[in-house]
Amino acid sequence: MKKFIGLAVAGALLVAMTGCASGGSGGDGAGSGGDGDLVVGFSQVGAESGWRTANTKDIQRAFKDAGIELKFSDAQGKQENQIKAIRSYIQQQVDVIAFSPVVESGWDTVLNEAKDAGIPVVLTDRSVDSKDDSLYESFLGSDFIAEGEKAGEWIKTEYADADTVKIVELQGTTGAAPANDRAKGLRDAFGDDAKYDIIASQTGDFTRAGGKQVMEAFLKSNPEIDLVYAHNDDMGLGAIEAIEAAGKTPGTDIKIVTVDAVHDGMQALADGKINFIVECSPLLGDQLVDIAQKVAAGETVEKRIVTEETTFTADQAKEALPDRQY
Ligand code: GYE
Repeated sequence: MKKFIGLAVAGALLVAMTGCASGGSGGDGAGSGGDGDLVVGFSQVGAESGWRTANTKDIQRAFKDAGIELKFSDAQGKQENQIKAIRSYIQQQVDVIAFSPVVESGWDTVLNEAKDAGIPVVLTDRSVDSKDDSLYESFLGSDFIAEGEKAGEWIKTEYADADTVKIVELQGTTGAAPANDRAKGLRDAFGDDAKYDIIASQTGDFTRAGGKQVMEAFLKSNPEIDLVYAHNDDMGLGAIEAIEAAGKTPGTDIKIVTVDAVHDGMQALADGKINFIVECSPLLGDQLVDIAQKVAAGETVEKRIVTEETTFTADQAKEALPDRQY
């Protein structure tokens, strides 16, 4: 009994000396060392798309491989659920909080709470529009404006000889960084050239069902559509169903450009139903582990880490498909 009390006192002293047992920016300084002590809380957007599923799998795999405990929560597309999850991670005094914000705005309060608790925050995949960039250590993810521009550049080349191009746009989740930026990138590429006419634009919420439903409505109210620009593959795949149901041939009667390059999108590209895909990689797990380890150890990391990505035509999709991981 005496021995047990002695141990408990020694343990309490150790905790007092090092600040706190598992929380705080001191990371795994609580004693036994190694990543076995590190606890990371991650709040995911949801499971809206093939991209998201691949992203979740990769993150869970990477933390497992690194032997780091990952507390994972799915916000089911709702910002309020993410805020709740972040608050719960603060309460649990995790070492690092990482999250992929559903929308860009409205984060300052909860991020200040994390900052006050001394818990470093890493943004993954999507960013926030906070003016105060001391609220997070790093933002790891794609350049969504560049993705929109790449789509626009392909359209410009493809329609170089046309007089006018009638475009409908299936936007991602309203207020989400990739929806805002992919819309902007496309328009940036077109500049003030009136030839590129975006005749309709609406959110399909990054889902296949949403893309299909919105495309059905677009087809009813617009007899002439040259091209669909979908902010992700899933909405493009939904649009294919709507176009086929309307008796038209996707990829020929109406061309389709999407973003992501997940397996089903690449297959549709190889099959000629989608015409061009701008890649957005969901494989962020290993980089996120690396950043989490560094910030937990109090090291500074790059404020912005951009994922490297490419684009695919049908031939390139055929070549890439056999080795595609997702
Ligand atoms: O493109 C889309 C997903 O934030 C980059 O979210 C991500 C986007 C991705 O639902 O498919």
